[in-house]
Amino acid sequence: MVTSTESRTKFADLLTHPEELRARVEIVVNSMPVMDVHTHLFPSEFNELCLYGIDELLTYHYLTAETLRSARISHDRFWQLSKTAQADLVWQTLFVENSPASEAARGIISVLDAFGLDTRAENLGEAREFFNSRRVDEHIDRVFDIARVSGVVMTNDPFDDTEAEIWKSDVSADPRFKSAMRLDRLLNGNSITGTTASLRQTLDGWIARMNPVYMGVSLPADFKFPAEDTRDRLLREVVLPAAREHGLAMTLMVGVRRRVNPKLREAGDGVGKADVTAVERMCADYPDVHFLATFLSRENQHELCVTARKFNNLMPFGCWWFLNNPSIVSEITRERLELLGTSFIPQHSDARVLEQLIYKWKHARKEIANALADSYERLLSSGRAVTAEEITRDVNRLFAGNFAELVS
Ligand code: RAT
Ligand code: ZN
Repeated sequence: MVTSTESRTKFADLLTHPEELRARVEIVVNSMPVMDVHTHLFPSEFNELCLYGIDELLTYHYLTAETLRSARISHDRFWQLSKTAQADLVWQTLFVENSPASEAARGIISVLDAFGLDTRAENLGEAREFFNSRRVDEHIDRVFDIARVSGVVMTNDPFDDTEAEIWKSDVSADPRFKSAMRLDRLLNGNSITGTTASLRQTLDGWIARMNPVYMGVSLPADFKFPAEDTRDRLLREVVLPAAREHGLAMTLMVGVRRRVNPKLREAGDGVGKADVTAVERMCADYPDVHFLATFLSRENQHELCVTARKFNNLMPFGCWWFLNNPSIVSEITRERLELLGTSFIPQHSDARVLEQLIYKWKHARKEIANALADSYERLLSSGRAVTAEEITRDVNRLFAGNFAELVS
């Protein structure tokens, strides 16, 4: 029985005014700590793999591709330049000679602004001096704080020699950096060979060493499952049984076309529309494995939502790479809310350079807050108001809870 005092209190908690509702959603979304489920960041214990500062930010592959569209320099000549000279050229081209209108370029502006640096500077002198003066561990704390990121999942490649050496030294890393075992070299190439049993042993060894929160792979646009190929065999005989036995989720990032233009090096990958039924089959064949999935093509997003409705072992996540633009994040987040309620992970940063956390989350939070506010407003006009506590519960689920449940 609800007493009249209780029901009065409850009624008082309801956000029945659209502006008040929207303001509350913004506060909750902007302040909620987020678990970033896919990055390429490393803690300082990983030495030169831990990237930060203006030169790394400006030579991000999203920006080098954009620079080579506007600067009058050949690809070969660009790659011959030192990192600082490349960064100078990126700044000159995208920020001095042009307005930084693209999402990746605006990201730099958000980062400079967060540290009170001149966003219209003629050169990088001030920014270099600032970042060089930072002590790395304090800087990591500060960036996590500004971005309100509680933890990040790394991308750990056991088949990369530099990284493997660090793991073998029994590194004890900052606990905010969670490991994820990346299996591209095993599943997408033919460089890692061995019998099924020996490969399984290798995986088990690395799982014991890295203690990953999941295993992951990026897959081409023409990925098929089932298929008559080596990848299918490795998935069925090595990787998926390991996922099942270790209780590890499997992350699938589908739709990349690697090295469409090799002259762009790391920036040379493209996108292709993939076949979502491959993931559908995997979810059906392995009901006891949890899958996180993100697709690179905008055209695959609706099918991914429908597949997630059919398989509760499938968790859509993030607006990946070429989709990480405000207009598309907005569209995808709205589509997911309409089809899945709050049972998805709206975004990951894919940050490679520490300070990218600041802009990627700032920009994503804005689109997520708008999409959520519109959805609560529609609920209100249908006859149900929400409370501030309910908004907090929902945002916590989107930003941390859904992932925590998958990896617990
Ligand atoms: O978004 C990126 O930075 C890409 O280069 C890829 O790293 C992609 O996110 C991946 O994980 O394969
Ligand atoms: Zn990535």
